[in-house]
Amino acid sequence: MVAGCASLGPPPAVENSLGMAFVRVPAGEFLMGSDETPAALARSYPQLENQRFLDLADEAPVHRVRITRAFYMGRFEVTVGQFRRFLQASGYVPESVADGTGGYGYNPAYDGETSASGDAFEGRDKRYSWQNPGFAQTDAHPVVNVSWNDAQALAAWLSRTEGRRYRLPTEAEWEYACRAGTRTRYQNGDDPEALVAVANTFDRTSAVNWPRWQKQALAGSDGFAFTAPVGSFAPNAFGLYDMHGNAWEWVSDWYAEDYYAHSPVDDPQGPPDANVHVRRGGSWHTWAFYARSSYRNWNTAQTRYPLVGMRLVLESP
Ligand SMILES: [Ca+2]
Ligand SMILES: [Ca+2]
Repeated sequence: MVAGCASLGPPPAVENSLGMAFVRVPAGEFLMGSDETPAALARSYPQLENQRFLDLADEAPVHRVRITRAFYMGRFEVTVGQFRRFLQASGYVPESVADGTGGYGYNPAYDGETSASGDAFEGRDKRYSWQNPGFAQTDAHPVVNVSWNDAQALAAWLSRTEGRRYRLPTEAEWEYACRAGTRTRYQNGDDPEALVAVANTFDRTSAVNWPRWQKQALAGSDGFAFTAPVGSFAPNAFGLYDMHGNAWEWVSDWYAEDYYAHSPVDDPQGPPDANVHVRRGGSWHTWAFYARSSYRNWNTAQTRYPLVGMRLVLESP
């Protein structure tokens, strides 16, 4: 296929040595962030307390961002099978194993409300890791319980062995890729209930396991109580799957609440230094409100959790 003739077929894709497919995301401009008012959000998410709408200052101001170079982005989240092949080929030991503290996991007998840590999931515990988040996964599911440092190790190993540059997306690249030309809350519009058509989030199926949060669940069903095989839902206009939901995705940026007020227009890279890294997109356990294209969350580089995975970028030659 001839480069630049995307209209003649699907966007050019490449596959790498671990079987990851990447699609070309063109250079372009977009409006990053959200300036929706608390009143507008309250109308669409009536089950949420008002304070949650006031806590979104970091999504503003909406600002113009230019992505000056095309890049390739993982069509899917990194899968369990791909991560296993990486470990086997590289000898890398994931952080949850290397530091001896394990990960977190789903245990139906565990009650976060009465636990000392207050976490929603049991851990850290050696019994949990990328291999075991406490629920069944096949090789086609997104790998979770992986840290930002694990993602860096995967990207560095791929770069070294294949002789081309892999990395996590920047936060701006991620939102640009997620929006794929839209300005709405989700790739398919503003209606949270429509999300079940394109994403695995906290729906009626998941709520069975968390009766306390029943009212936060989407009324409809996406069919998955835990992670779904990657690509189970419709892609966005760039041909990317599961940008909303399934697993949160680490991005390269450090997090700063006020970053959008002074970030550069061209290819913002995030603040030079901070304590936590950004993750994006929400997960199988995430309420629709927090799976919006503009929503920002963060954790330390060592964090591993059953909700958090990754997706890589391959730089254009
Ligand atoms: Ca679900
Ligand atoms: Ca995702």
